[in-house]
This record gives sequence, C-alpha cells and structure tokens, in this order.
Amino acid sequence: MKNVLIIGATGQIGSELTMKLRKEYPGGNIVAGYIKGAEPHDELLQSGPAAEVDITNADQIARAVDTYHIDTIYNLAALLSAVAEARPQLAWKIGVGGLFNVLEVAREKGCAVFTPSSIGSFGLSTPHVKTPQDTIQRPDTIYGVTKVTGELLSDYYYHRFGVDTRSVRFPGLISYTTLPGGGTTDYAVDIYYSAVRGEEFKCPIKPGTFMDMMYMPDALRAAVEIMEADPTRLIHRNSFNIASMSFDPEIIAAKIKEYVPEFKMSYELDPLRQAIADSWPDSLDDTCARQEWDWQPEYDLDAMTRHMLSHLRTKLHVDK
Ligand code: AKB
Repeated sequence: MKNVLIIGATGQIGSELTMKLRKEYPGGNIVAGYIKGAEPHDELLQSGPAAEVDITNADQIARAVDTYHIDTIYNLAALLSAVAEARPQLAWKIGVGGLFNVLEVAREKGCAVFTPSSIGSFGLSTPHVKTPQDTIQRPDTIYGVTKVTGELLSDYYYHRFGVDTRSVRFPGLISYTTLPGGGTTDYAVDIYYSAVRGEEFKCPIKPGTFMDMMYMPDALRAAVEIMEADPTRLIHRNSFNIASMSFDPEIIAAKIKEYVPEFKMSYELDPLRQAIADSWPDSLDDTCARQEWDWQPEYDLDAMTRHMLSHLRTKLHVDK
C-alpha cells in the first residue's frame, strides 16, 4: 500500500496522474493537493482525499504528509515556460523555493520525491539532435534555470541526506483531459482542438521547429515506473531523458489531415515561444532510461493522433 501526496493535482499532469495512482494503489491515501482557486471537482474530488497544499507553504506540506501518512510526494507545481518568462520571480519561488520546502519535509519525514524536469532544462549550447543524457545544461529561460536547479537540488538531497529523489525530463505533453496553459509545446495540444472543432489552426511555431513530444498515458506510466524502479539499477536519478516522438508543425498537421482531410493550418508566430523552442533540443536520447529502468514508450504520432481525435470528438460532442 502506498500513501501519495500529489502537489499540483488539478493541473495538466496532476489531474490525470492522481486518477492513475488511485487505480495503481487502491486502499492507499492518494491525496490531491491543490491551491485556492484551483480546487478539484467531479471525479478527482469524489474518488479520494484532497488537501489544500500550497508548495510555498512548508507547514501545509508537512501537515498533509502527517495527516495522510504520506510516503511519496509527486511535486507537480510549476509555471510552464512561456508564463514563467512573464513572471520569473514567481517561477523561481514555486520551482525552487517550493521544491526546497518539499525536500525538507521529505528529509524530515522520510518521503520519496518525484519532481519532473523538462526538455526545457537544455539550451542553445546543448547538442540539439539526440541530446545525450549527460550533456551541457545552460538553459536560456527562467523555466530551464529552475529545472536545472531542481535537478541539482534533488540529487543533492539524495547524496547528502539519502532522500529518495527521482525524476524524468518530460517532453511536451499532449492530452485531451486538462489543457496545459502557458507552455511552448502547447500548440501540439491546441492543434487537435482546432481540428475537431473544424477551425483553421493558427500555429505559433515555425515550420521546421522540431521538439520532443509525448502522449500523456506514456508520461504517466514513466512517472509511476521511475518511482517503482529497482534503486540498485539506477545510475542516474535527477533526471532521466525520456522520449517517444519528435515532430515539427508540418508533420503533426499532415498526420491530422490523414484523419481530418479538411483540416487547415496557417502560421501566426509567437516570437517568445519561437525563441524558447529554438533553444530546446530537437530530440532526446533516452538510452539510459531504457537501460536503467526499462523505459519504453507505447504511443507514436499515429496512435496518439487517432486516440486524441476520437476522445476529443466525444469530449467536445462532435460527431463524425
Ligand atoms: C512547456 O512547453 O513549457 C512544457 C515543457 C516542455 O516543459 N510543456
């Protein structure tokens, strides 16, 4: 039995990860941590416990850990890359100050901690194609700076205090459940909504801009599997490259057209998002994750597109 606290449980990853963990660990306390203004609703609220946990408030984290006998914390609180550029101080407060709070509570109370990193932890000086696991990490964004700091801090707590910290570097995540909000890779979610609604999609990212992407079910499985991995096999901890597909706007649009022939896309570039995307890798090499904990993606672009279109048609009540 596991007792898990998910901080940021109502966000894009948290809302789905909480439900997955409740299925994986029946009988445990799988606590949806939320902040004021982002309370859980419906299935998320009804299927298990919830607690107000603001990551910037260490006492609130400690209280939830004590109340629910938490052994594992999934720390999903973060501002995504484009929003973080507009609010760098807040990005640091949540991404680094908040992580410090989580790690301190984990050290005192013996919890394991998962804190995702991102393809955003790399920058212009990183090799862009098949970016290696261990390479230059000099990000050009505040989001990336908080992610690299988070990786270092998490490894520090593991080596110095024995806190069981583990992590993966998420690519852009695509799902039909909860919208991302403020990321550079969000276009790869929005494009499906436009296709299903029969609207022309105005793409903010230039053709030829490749980024790693992943379908949410694979990302959720990665988050569970890394925390379940045999620690004696782990050479790395914070944080593993994971990958499943890499595409540019033209490739995803062409794939959608196979299933929605009338779909149209034009370009209306967002200079901030484009600059961020240009600084990120085109594709990651995830050999270490495959070797150290048997990471294996299931969805490619075709399988994801079929799944996304069918679920979005149901969600948006579009019959086709
Ligand atoms: C973003 O675009 O900010 C995120 C990420 C790749 O970390 N989706």
